[in-house]
Amino acid sequence: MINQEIAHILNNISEYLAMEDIEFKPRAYEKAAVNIEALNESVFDIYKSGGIKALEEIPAVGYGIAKKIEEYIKTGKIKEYEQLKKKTPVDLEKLTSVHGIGPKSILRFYKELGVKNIEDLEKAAKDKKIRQLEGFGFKSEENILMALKFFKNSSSRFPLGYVLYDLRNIEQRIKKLSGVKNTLLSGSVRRMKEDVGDADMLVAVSSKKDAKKIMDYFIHMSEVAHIYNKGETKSSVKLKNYINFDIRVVDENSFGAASQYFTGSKDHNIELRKIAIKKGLKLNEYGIFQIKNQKSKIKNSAKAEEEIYNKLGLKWIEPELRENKGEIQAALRQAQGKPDGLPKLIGYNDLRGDLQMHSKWSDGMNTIEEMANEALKTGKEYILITDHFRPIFSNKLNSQTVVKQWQEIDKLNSKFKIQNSKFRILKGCEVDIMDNGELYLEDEILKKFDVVCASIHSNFKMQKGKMTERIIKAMKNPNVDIICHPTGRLIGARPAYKLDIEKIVQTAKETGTILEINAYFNRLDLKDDYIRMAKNAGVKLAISSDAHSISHFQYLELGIAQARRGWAEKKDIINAWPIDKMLKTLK
Ligand code: DGT
Ligand code: CA
Ligand code: CA
Ligand code: ZN
Repeated sequence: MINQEIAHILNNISEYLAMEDIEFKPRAYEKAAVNIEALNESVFDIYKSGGIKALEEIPAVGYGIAKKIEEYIKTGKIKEYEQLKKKTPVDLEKLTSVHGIGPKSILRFYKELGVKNIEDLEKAAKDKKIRQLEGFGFKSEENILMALKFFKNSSSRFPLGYVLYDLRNIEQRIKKLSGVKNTLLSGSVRRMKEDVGDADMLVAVSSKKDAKKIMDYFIHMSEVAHIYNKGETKSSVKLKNYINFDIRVVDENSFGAASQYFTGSKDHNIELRKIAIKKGLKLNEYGIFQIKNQKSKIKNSAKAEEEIYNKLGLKWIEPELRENKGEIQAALRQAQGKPDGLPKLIGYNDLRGDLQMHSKWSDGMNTIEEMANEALKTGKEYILITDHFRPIFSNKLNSQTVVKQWQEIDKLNSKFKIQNSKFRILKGCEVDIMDNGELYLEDEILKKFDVVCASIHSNFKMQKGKMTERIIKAMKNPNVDIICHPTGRLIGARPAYKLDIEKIVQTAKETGTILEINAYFNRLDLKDDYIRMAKNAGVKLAISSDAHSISHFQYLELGIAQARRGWAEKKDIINAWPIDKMLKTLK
């Protein structure tokens, strides 16, 4: 008990110090807290038996922190902590557990907006106060409101991009623990589903002793908010970002079989098991076995997933396809050398350019140059700047001032040329489709952009027929190249508008309009089934980040995953092509 109390205070001191931008010290407090929480013996007993010296034996506890522990044992308080609390009287605990909010933001919200607790924070976000702070934008506001929703309703599913990076971070740390032979984020996370119910991880070990150490580490991680249960092979916790996280430790010899089993989906696995039974085989999380005279006799223990699929007479299937939507039949055809096998999915490194992003000219957080440099750093060959023109998104950009933006782009492009770089910034816009299907900018101006993207940002609740006509009219405009986030849904927040998607896909085909796969983590629009529908109709697609800051380029991965879940190949995605071929394909 006392260990937890002290760890708790040390963690809070660490957060307070981090607010003030103090280096190293916050980390030292945090490390000490982790180690104190993991102790088997109470610090009170340690202190009683050996004083300060004994406390200093605890890993990451130095003299300074040992003195604080002594102070707590003697007085029930730590003075430094009391002073910090007085100086910044905020509900630190709750505020830091809102995903994406760190100590520095909390200090600024307190100083600049008077935010002391969750209720204040929600009010500030709803009153559009956050976006007015230097360094924050409307996206930050949107993220805060979304995080607060999870705070209140933890039973919902989570957008993949909301949890993926935290999960990978944990996985990387577990990978480094001694005795760990392999790790895998399995379940819907491995399938890169757009939303996930809970997270699942497998860890391969060669001895039971190692398993115990891993479980100890897992339940004591600083990300853990609640422990549901701790077992020898399976433990479950809730993380501070609200997602439940299951870990399973398996013997390294059955890692392949376990990977296959715990990746799912359940429907995919059920189909596989039917095939196994027909072949007189038994498939479970330990391997694939021969059944003879109803008595199972182990003939092999699958090490690799591929072996399992092959034993069933199938080609290995990419996790993103494992939804029992025809992938098993395709894998069978492929293994038998027949046509119509598995798709050759677009790869995670296949994008050459990015066709939607915003700069400071509208509601983005970075300059065009900053966006370009970041894209270049991540290996892109071109980007399209697609700032908004409507006054609610931009107070700078209109049909006159856009000439200045173009000059800025020309200047940057000549700079790239001088540096002998082939990198190019294309001139574009994300023009609004008005209620009647007309566009916010006149054709005279639209003609002058390299690429025109059009999308809906208003009046989402139109009748199905009218909404479909609205978009079709925009697609018929010869200047419109791409329809962005075509269905308008926000994962977990707003349903798609009522739309005849078949008609949209058909018109895209007829008019040569590209449909976007918006990669922003709570959009992922088009969704997988619609991507597949578009691909089958021969419609071309673009995967775009819709970045409003340089940190958003990371979401392109989620857009690629979505494309893969929709069976898309390189030939379906125009920004996986060289720039000249891409431009020639546009209207
Ligand atoms: P989620 O968490 O709702 O986003 O979806 P999953 O697919 O991650 O499902 P989860 O976490 O319940 O289980 C992870 C995987 O474990 C699942 O994809 C397949 C496997 N699995 C779990 N329970 C069963 C089961 O009862 N039968 C079968 N065949 N497989 C299961
Ligand atoms: Ca899961
Ligand atoms: Ca699970
Ligand atoms: Zn948009």
